[in-house]
Amino acid sequence: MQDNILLKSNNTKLGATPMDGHVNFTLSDRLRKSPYYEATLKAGAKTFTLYNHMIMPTSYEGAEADYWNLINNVTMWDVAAERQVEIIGGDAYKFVEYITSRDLSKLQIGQGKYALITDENGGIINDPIILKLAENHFWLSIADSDVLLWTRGLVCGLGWDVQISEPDVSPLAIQGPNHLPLMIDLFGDWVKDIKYFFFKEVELEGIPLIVQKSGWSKQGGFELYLRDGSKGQKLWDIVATAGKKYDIKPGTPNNIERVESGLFSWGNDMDINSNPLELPLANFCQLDKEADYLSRNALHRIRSEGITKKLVGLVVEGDAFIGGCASPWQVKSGNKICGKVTSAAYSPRLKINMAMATLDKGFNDIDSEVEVETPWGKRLGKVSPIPFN
Ligand code: THG
Repeated sequence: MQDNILLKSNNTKLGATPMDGHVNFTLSDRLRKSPYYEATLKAGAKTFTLYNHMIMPTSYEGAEADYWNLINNVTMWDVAAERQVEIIGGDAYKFVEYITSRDLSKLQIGQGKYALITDENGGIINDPIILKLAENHFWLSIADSDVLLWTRGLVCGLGWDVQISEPDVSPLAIQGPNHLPLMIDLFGDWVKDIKYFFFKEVELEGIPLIVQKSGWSKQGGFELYLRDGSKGQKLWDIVATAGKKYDIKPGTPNNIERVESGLFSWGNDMDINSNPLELPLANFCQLDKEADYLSRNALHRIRSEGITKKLVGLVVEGDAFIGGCASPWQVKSGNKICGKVTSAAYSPRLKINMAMATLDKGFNDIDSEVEVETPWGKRLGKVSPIPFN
């Protein structure tokens, strides 16, 4: 906590504002560029984060203006940093079942499922969408952790017939309530009927794509998985040009919208020290599934012993938060530390301060009251259901 305050005041001396936690990065090859990188700069991307070792835009006009563009109309996002881990080979299906507690036995070719990748202790390694491209051919569309290294390491130990690599695939998301006419213009009427997380392999003006009904917002939309990075600028231009008619705006995964909608961010709201039972994601775990999986013993033990903390929503009193939660905020009850806030935003629609917090047993029941140490002082918080809207 103290370190972060020092860091913030140092940043202020360097010219950044103290609250938003922005810093300037020195660029080099390690900070990989997306195939849409130049396009996003030209479109006015203002802030960036690092995700899977790749630079990803996080705002254009500012978090709130970007939020309204997403809520009211349609936006296009460079989410190339949602990298794919490709799993192929005679044991690929067995292996994909092995790394998650989600039952994948009914996953169809052309379908995706959200799943938690867990380790031998039940700790969460990542929360990807798993896409089944063919029998024994999968992509893990990953959040920000080194799944390529984790899975390759596992296969070294297991000695199974599995080949794992990062293919040249870079998603571009189209999100917002008015996405459909644009999608129909681009791809045709079939997009109307496709179900959530299903996808189709298509070509658009010679650009190889996978088009999936998905995206990290609850405003509706698709993701175009570009399968040739050299065509990033061309794809961006095609979508931007077709989108003019609908007043499309450049956008990014939006912190305000995703907290409202209860979408969790790996590395913030969960990590290797959390387990799936602490998250409100029971539908995504089948601990008694038939297939063998690495974390079975650990998750069964945690289930029988009971969890000690839980991820919940908090509605926090007082003035509107400015920005999000750049480092965890302590949560207390009396003098006792009982958890931490890991994501936060003021909702301009709901007119409340929202937070996601991991709280100890005894403090996480709905309507419980706690004190939150925000950057603007101590505030009363009330445990509430997720999503907020
Ligand atoms: N799209 C793609 N890859 C991704 C993300 C994405 N990789 C990183 C990250 N996002 C992975 N995490 C999530 C988390 C939630 C969802 C998708 C990816 C999501 N969840 C819905 C929910 O929780 O309500 C729907 C889940 C369901 O009904 O199955 O969409 O966004 N390509």
